[in-house]
Amino acid sequence: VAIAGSSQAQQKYVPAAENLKNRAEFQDMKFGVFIHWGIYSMMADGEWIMNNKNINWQEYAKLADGFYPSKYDAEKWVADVKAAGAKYICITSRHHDGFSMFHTRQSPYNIVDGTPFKRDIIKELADACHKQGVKLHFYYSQLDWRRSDYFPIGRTGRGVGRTEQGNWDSYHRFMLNQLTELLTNYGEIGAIWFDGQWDQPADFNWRLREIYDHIHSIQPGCLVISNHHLAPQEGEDGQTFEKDLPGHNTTGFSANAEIGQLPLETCETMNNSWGYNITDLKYKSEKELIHYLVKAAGNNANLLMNVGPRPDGTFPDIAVQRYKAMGDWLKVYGESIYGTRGGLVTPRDWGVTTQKENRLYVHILNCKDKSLYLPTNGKKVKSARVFLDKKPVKFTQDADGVLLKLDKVPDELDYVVELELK
Ligand code: FHN
Repeated sequence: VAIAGSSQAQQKYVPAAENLKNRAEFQDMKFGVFIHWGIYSMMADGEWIMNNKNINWQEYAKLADGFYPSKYDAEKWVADVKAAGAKYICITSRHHDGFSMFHTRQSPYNIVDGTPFKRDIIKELADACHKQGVKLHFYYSQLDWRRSDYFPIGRTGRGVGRTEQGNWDSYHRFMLNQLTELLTNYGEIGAIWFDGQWDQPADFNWRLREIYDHIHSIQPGCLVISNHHLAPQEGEDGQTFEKDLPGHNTTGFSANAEIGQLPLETCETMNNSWGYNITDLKYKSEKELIHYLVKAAGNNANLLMNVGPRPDGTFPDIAVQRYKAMGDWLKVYGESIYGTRGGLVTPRDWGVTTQKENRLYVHILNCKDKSLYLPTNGKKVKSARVFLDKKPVKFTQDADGVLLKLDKVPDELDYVVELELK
């Protein structure tokens, strides 16, 4: 394993001014759509099928010969994303199976040179995003189940017929070259979202600083976000939590993920699969999805909610409906979500607060009582009203907080009370 880059790892990363601006904008956006799409979608059993079924890499590659997503319409995808109220898309440019969904010159195993479709779907998506004002992020897998230079073979991808040798320098160069392409051929990119470090032992040298510096040298404003389930590392610009709100660890991914100072995101999928899975119809309800979005905002994080498009290039109908429901809710309540940060009152059993300057939005998600005490750390409240109809809400205050006296026991999906702080 090469150790180049270890001296760089000691150097402090100083983000460029445009990077800091993009971090703030990223936090303001609050909601993004995650898209897992690849040739695996044809098998309709999730994006891990190559590994899970131990499919030989040469056999798996033949899937590409049949990939022809005849209904793919990037403009429609972006329109659906906008209807969801989401402000950015993060799409798999290359997942663990090693197939590039963009036109790379680094390997013919890509959407243009390797399929009868021959269209660069990422280019079409980038054009539609730029046209419709949606930010584009690229998911990029650091592990690869197919390339012979990805060596040592990691925890996964052992049953696909790879040889027991390789060349990390070559693989590292391949990644840098692909990142150059992603950051020069598709306009302004909001973030590179890495995944896969967990494939190698914790002390493995991924030469991350070289990779991160390379990204910032091409687009200084581009955020580096990595799904490594650890504390943030030097050179990163955001921290993501898989299937958990920051600081929670219900799924086991985030056991070592201390919350740092960087912008936060949580990613989740609408059913239980990331890539298209024909038998997985366990979609989260509208209420669950909206609660997750609100809780993410209250935990000072964005929500990145995934869809796995079908092999024909369309989003599953249920996903479109659910996104639309989120968008309809956001049309009414967006002011209490977009542009906010986690509020003064930290997350509670009854819900969360979000905040924009002196305005505190109290999101009551689950409360069986007409009165609700908010510990405000001594901060005084000037006025309180119901967000929806602006009716005043009665309240009293003591040294530590404020007691809201609601007109009724809240039974809405999210009963929002708006406080003006002194
Ligand atoms: O293995 C991947 C998985 O396929 C998916 O991409 C998720 C998304 O966060 N990340 C990895 C699992 O941690």
